[in-house]
Amino acid sequence: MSRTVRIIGAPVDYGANRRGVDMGPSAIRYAGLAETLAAAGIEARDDGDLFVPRAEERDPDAGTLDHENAKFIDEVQRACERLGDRVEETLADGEFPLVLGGDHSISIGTMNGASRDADLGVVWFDAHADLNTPSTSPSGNVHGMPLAAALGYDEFGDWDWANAPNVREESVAYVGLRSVDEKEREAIRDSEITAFTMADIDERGITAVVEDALAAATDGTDGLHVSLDLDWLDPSAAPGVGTPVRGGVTYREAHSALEVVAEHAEAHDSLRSMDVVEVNPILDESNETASVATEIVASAFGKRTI
Ligand code: Z70
Ligand code: MN
Ligand code: MN
Ligand code: MN
Repeated sequence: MSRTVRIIGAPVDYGANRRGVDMGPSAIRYAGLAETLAAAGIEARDDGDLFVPRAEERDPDAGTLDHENAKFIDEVQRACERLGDRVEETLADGEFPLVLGGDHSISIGTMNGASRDADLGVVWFDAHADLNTPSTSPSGNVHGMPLAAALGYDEFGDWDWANAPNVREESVAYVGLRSVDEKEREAIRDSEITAFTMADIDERGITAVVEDALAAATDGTDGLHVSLDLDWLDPSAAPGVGTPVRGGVTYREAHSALEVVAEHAEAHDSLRSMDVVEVNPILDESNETASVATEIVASAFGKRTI
């Protein structure tokens, strides 16, 4: 990573159905993110947390956007607007935005901010597709919607704070899907999104799959956003997440994957922004998930053993 990394905490839990994910930024800092990056020779600066009011002070259904099937949607909007501005400022200052979640709803803000003046490709490391809209969501949880928001599906098409101005389906790639809702499956099939499931990783190996995902996301785009949901990993490697799903990538596959990202970034100066989400220290074992998140981020930025 040639640029200075600017760490932005987004302690948001409005989009998830489990409390505790708002403590993700603290847990990742406590796991030694700044020290790990420094030891790897990566310059980093902690810009602190976004201001995010506590969920207890809010009524989840009081949204003026008036959508009963998108919980805390007004609060998500306010947090994402602030985050989008911080990401845009970071890029304008020539630094690299690394956003620590928080639940995955924050990626709406990261992608909006990072795509305001660039065509942005996206690689989505996640067990889930996060392609629901208020119209299709079985849960009403906005952390199941950020990619649909970026792409402007359904209601999101009318919400300028939510859709990412320059993210296109053909520049979005999933890696590691294994829990997809019926409406999401239809949406993926009808779209130009590139989707690699766990079965693809089993069959072809993690490095080949990540190389193809990177190729799809960087063909014709100006920069790459990497979104890392810790539930992408198998629960045995990352137990501290709200929605653990069996059969995820191993600790070693995760490192391998992000090393492939680092190689691509070094060769093509492709990496523009990154977020790391869904670390929940309340559900974790000895901050293991935050530690793994820290190590994987260092891999993405080019940390090497020798
Ligand atoms: C489901 C929904 C989800 C994360 C769960 C689950 C979405 N598709 N995302 N955990 N990180 O409710 O939309
Ligand atoms: Mn997710
Ligand atoms: Mn362009
Ligand atoms: Mn997920």
